[in-house]
Amino acid sequence: MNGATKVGAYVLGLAAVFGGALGVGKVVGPIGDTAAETSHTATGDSHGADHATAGPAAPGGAGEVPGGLQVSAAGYTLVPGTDVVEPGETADFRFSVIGPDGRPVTRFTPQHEKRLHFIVVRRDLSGFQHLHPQEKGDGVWSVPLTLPEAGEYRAFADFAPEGASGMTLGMDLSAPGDYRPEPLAAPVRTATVDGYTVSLAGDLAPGRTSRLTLSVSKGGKPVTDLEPYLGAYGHLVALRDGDLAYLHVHPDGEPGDGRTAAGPGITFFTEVPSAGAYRLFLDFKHGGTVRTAEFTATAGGAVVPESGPAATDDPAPDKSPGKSSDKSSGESPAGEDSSESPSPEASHNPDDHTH
Ligand SMILES: [Cu+2]
Repeated sequence: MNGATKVGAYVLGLAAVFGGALGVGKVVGPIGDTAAETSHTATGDSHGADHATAGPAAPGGAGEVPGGLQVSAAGYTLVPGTDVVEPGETADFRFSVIGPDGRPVTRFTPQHEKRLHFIVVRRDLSGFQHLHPQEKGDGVWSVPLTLPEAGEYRAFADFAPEGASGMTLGMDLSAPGDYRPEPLAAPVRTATVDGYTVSLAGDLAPGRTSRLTLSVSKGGKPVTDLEPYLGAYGHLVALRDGDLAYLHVHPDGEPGDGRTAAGPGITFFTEVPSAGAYRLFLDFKHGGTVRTAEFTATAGGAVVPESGPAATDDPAPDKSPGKSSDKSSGESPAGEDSSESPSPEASHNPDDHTH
């Protein structure tokens, strides 16, 4: 009838083709299709030396976009079958990566022994999961996914299409229901998981590479027989507080290279793009089990934001009447004391990094 209707019909037609090609229910247009051509050539294979983050600029350059912030970059788009998952239920979660030609990508260059790594975390940085979906054919990836509690989640696909640079695309997932965000833990040097203690040495520095060493011990004894997991003794993912920018972190050395010990220390080189607070997730394998140790670390003198709700006119926090009864994990009073609870075995003073 009029122009708008025509455009609408055209978009619908495109969507039908697109959705049909995908075999998934979600309808998404070819985002950034034209821009993709140019940026794709610009970032192409010739660059090769580094695992570039998704985005047109080299690490450290002006205008650099860290990985994970975009659902579409350099011509590649992440398309989920659904973006809603009921909390507490295991879903067969499916998605595809659509390439610059508008078709699902089926050829990937393995990185760390996998063609695609899938990271899921709630937006408050809790509930980290590192999963490895299977490709079911035609570029459709499938993974059993449980979002344990309600909230807004971020999912990251970390992959390298054959002939292109490695990239990380991110998408939002929702688990409907009441959601009470957990405050970001204060920076500490020691984390415990399943009877293991992991201590962190080194500091993040905005805009330049810093060396981090994470040392694993159990029962007070250094662990010197870490097991290779995905070709390394540890895998480290760093997410920026505030926007969940996803950072590639490269381990220094690998099992069997003649110089890399199987613990207790695992060394990484990482460059964070800005001052700020980051949550670090270390996956390591010992005794046949993969565990994740988590840390908050800051760069550039950043301070972890206050964990409580924003101030209101009522200055008396003690008599807040609406406290929910489901706070089973115990109240941690805001302020200095909260940093003590997560690390009873701390060998470093958790106050080292406060002023
Ligand atoms: Cu992985």
